Amino acid sequence: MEGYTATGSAYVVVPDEIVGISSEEWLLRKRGFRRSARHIQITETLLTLGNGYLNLRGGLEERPPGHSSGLYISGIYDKSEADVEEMVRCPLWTDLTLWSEGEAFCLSGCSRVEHEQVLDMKKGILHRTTTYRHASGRILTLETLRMVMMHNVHLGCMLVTITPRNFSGSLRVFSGLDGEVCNRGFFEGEMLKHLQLEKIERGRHFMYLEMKTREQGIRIAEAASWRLVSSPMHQLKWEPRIYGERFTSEITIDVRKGESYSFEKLAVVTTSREVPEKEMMKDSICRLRSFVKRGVRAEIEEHVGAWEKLWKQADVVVEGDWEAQRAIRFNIYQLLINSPRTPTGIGAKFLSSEGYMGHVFWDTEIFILPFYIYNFPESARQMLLYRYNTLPGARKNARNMGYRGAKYAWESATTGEDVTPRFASKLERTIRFIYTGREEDHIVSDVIFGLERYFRVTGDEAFLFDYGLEMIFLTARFWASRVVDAGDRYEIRCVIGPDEFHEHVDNNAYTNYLVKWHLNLAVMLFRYIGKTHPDLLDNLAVRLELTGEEVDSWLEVSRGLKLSRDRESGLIEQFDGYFDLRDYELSRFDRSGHPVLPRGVTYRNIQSTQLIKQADVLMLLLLFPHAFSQKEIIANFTYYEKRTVHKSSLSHCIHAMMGIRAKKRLRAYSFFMKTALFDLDNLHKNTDLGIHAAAVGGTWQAVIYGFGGLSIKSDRLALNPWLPKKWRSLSFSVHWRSRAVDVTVFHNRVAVLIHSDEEENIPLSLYRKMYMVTTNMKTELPYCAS
Ligand code: IFM
Repeated sequence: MEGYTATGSAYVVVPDEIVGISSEEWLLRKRGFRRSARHIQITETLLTLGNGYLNLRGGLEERPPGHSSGLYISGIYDKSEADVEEMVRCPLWTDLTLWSEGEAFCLSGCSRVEHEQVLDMKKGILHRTTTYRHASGRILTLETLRMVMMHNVHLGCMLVTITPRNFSGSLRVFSGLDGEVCNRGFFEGEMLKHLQLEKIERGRHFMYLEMKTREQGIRIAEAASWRLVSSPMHQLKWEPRIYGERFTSEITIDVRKGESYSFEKLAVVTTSREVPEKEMMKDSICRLRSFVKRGVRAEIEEHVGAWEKLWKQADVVVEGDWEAQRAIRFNIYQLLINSPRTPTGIGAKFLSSEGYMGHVFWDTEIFILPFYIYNFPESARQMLLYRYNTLPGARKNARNMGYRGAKYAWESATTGEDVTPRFASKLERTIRFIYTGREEDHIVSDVIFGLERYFRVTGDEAFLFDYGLEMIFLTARFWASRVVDAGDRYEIRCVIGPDEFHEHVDNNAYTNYLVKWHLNLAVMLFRYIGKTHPDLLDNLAVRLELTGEEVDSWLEVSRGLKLSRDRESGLIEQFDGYFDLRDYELSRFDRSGHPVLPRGVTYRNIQSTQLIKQADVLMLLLLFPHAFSQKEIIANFTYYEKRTVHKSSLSHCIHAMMGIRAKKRLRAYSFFMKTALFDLDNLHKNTDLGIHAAAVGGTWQAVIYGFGGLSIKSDRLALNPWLPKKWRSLSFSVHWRSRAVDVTVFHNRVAVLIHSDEEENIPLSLYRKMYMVTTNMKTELPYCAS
């Protein structure tokens, strides 16, 4: 018969072979406790659990002062009194407090004998062990493990074991559902309430809380059961209590010194997007009942199995560099817990916190999407569907600015209408107007770049026909109305490129080149689909009122768009007049390796210098690897790297990849480690505000595109790998069309295995050589990365 098994002194409901901690390279350990709010919140961010539907920060159950525990559900935004819509902090089900003799056991109030939280990234489980010494001298050990289920995203559980070490007596154990949650707001000191209570109910075996967002009325339902599962013989008193928007279930138990007491909390979270409003309570209770009936063990087994499958696809193995390996796994873990299940965008901080208010930026298509395209194309499709669904908002953005077509928002949330805040407290604590929403228009083509990349890798024609063409044509129409006819050429004036230090600039090279490419793509597709699927094109053209003449005009704009490319030096000017600005090279670095601004330069006057915030021209060279010569790559890397302040988390990964291409390999490795450790090392001192999703996606790209050297060249797989000295090998798998491709790179050879339903010979280029690789057979090919 199934029972409770002992692990050390603790009793666990589920045996060790299922929930036992994985080997060290899969773990993120956080030992000790510091009282500072920032430190508490950094740990919460790093230990976040998730399943793509929701994320749960790794907060301590007793919620010490300074905590910022949070649960965020993908795509739930609300404005209310905020300046713009923001991602809503949802009710929590993971609270737990222990009281003895009128005093709580809390890490910030008790002295700590031992404390550790361990995130098991292989299984998506967060473990905690704390031994507290209470002011009264009482010592107690608390062990918890919690997870949000990967196989059934609405379920979560927390298993708790409490062991009084040196006392017997009455212990009060509280856990509930907490709807008293506020967002932290955009400006310091703000607290914004986005939810109001709809229903709070209790039954014999459950608690239920239903809240709704104040503006759109989206309902969030949480149901939970909380019970003592070990030692049923003990004296026990159970009292459910409701305080306003908070439910607390109190269990009072007479504990005996040295004995362990196990509790189990099972929780269900749904929203009115999946369940009709009227049925929410019934539905939640029903789900909770079947969870209880089936038992936590069966659900955890499935959860762990789901994780195993994910890692089988997404794991990247580096032999010889333990630190890099662990950091890569941490970044992939972040991508796995944010994999969209429905058409939703991914925010710049994933669902890990309220930084950037959960808004979706270009980070999504340019930095994050590639991981999903190559590993989980269905998730990539969902991300692109979000952009399709927000086309009406994008059309409104264009209209509001006096343009035609569709203009994707620089910051996007529910509808796709621009939600960039108007003011920000910027570097050096100045409050200033934010121009990115009006001027950082490259986002429009970034989205289309992501879409084209998706199509090229997956070959998903249905997506292109049903959604993609409309996105491409409407955004092309926007650009045709946005460009300025300057007589002998077309220009794009008053923009912000990726480098946000320079606003209101003309002809940003990155933007102009991308728009050239975008318009050209639109023309090419219009003509091609016109030949291959004339009915489809006719229907679309009627719906969009699109004519052949309009499309011809796009080609003219594409050909005539200005791009300053100096053939002799190879240098590309970032925007008109950039080379005339005051020139400085960065030569001083602080203790953490961050560049120090030259004397006289501040973030208020930096616009008048050539110093840039993040990769801009280099970004362009990276996106179009086959369009620029080696000479141009080296010239631009050498020039711009010395002038880049890396004040953005989007910068290091680009420098890592471009460094490899420019053969500045030591620099490249150092940039790579910065991006891979960006949050683990709190590089920009703001990990408390959430994970930097672009750095996470950029880490994956730096490994696969950079060290692995993977690209797709005219519909053919290409590999140009290079491994850092200490890496013995690098292994990864990607999906390409209907095939799965396993690659292992060594210093002088690659091993490739292309899985396919058919026996065929597939061309593959390795550096400048072309090979035919037979499917379903491991093939080893030599190379020399000169
Ligand atoms: O999209 C980025 C931008 O490039 C730099 N500032 C932060 C944004 C969100 O990550």
